[in-house]
Amino acid sequence: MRLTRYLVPTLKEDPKEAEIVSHNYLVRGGFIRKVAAGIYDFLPLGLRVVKKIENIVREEMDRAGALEILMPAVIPAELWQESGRWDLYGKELLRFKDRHDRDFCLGPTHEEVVTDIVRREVRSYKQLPINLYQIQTKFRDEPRPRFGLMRGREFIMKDAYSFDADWDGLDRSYQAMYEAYTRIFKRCGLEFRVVEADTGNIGGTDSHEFMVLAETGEDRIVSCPGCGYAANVERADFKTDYPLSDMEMMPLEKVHTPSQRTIEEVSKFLKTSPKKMIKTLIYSTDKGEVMVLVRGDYDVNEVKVRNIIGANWIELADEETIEKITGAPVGFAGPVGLKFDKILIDKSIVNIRNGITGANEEDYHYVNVNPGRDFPIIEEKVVNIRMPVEGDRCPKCGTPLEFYRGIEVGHIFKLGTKYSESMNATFLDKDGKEKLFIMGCYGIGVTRVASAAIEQNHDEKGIIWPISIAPFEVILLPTNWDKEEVRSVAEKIYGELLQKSVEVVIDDRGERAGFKFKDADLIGYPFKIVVGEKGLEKGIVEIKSRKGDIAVEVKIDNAVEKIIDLIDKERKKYLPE
Ligand code: 9G3
Repeated sequence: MRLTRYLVPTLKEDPKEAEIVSHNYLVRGGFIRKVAAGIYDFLPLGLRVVKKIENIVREEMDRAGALEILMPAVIPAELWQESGRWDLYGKELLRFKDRHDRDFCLGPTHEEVVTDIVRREVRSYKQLPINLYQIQTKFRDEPRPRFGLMRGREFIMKDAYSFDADWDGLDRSYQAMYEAYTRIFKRCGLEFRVVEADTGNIGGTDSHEFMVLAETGEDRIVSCPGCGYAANVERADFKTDYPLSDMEMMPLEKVHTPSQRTIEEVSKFLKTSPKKMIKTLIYSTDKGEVMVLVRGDYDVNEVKVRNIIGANWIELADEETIEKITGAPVGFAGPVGLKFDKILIDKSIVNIRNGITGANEEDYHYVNVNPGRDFPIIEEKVVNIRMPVEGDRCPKCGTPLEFYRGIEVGHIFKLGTKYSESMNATFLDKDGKEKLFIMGCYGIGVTRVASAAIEQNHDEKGIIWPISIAPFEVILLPTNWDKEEVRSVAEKIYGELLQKSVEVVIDDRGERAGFKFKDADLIGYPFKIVVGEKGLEKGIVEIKSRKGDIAVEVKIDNAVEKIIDLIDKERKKYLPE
């Protein structure tokens, strides 16, 4: 490709809205452009990266025996009503009507559509197992689209759905996807961890996330250096001790705490530590309000709370609800003297001695609060519902857990019969009996992989693409296009590389060398071949890797052979054994 004939609108300035490096470089490098919040154009370079990732995904899905299909982006409401999800989702599901006033949504995921295909087309156990996948544009109306391709509203997903005759079959289908995903992310040049994950409200049993390790990741994961246990913090189990204090129980006392609402404010005001405080939170859910008690220095794990009460959604209650329940404004809630049935008590507060909590009265707190004495500790309401912190230990082997941030690029689920049951999707087994399909579903955020790869592979100059997903493998960089000799050597090498099917661009623009280098480094081509006047006097060109580990001078006539060799070596690094 000739840059004069290409569309690569690079930018000097950082885009204002870019909060993370991948967003910044994708825009500055001319890969993407914003059309609306969370909605992007893919310009030629960006589309090449997406296609590279898609092809790796496709090859590995095919290798695993999955069959590619393409389902519609526009889904009739009836299918989602059958599964019960039409009413479950709020504004994140983009709904609209056609000219006949019929309801539709833009597909955020395709469990219903694929289950409908299989219940119509697959009749016999002899046709199982089957795994259908697609690579398709999805839409989710995120409340806060950010970070470019990382959290867009419109994005490309590879979604796969397996159908088995029994649970052992599901285990095998799941394992095959686990292995395919491992190969895919290796080939994309990503450093990742597989972690146990929450199944969310999509139901089902087992679930794993594929997490790309990056500081800017929105997910937090724990992993055990001792035994390899790894989990999303939302799902993580852990061991911890809450030693019993031998401090004597003092008499309960109500104290004046004017305008002191937060844990920080109150603990400072009363000259004590957040560890002494019993944080009392009230959540609203689709199963009603629930009160959660946790030690002041910990955060509540809302996912676990939601799972325990079997709710689909959970959010902190609004001021009005809190006032209704506690009789006091926000910031003064506490369990003492409060009659509330739906309560969950984190283990961290049971052993608190002479603690502090809200008095359910404006500007007042209780001190010398003793759980069990001043409010009931009901055994079955005591659970582990806080987020793990540094110092917590592995649930399996007791080693202190390590904490990382990650970007979720893949997620696999054992769904079971959630959709086959609600949509009555059955096949005939060996004995001619009708049975429900046992399902699994498996997703990869294709466009998110591109962002994640940049978060992990960049420097202050720009992107350093893993060669497997780079838009081009090499850029020919003639330093002075006006010089006939430079031009003709560059053109000759360019022609030969094209002949050999090397993915090459030639920077045939009449720009200064420095400008061309800046662009090339920003865009992140794995290799450059620099053709300059000085080199030509010696009969050489220079080959440089973007990673910085290779900078060699080669004779003009050896340039093609050398670069092909280097590219081959680089490609092999990303191939799984
Ligand atoms: C919705 C909306 C957002 C959603 C969903 C449904 C997430 C939803 C979970 C999944 C699970 C899997 C296919 C492949 C693998 C993972 N956000 N999820 O179901 F209506 Cl608006 O999508 N789906």
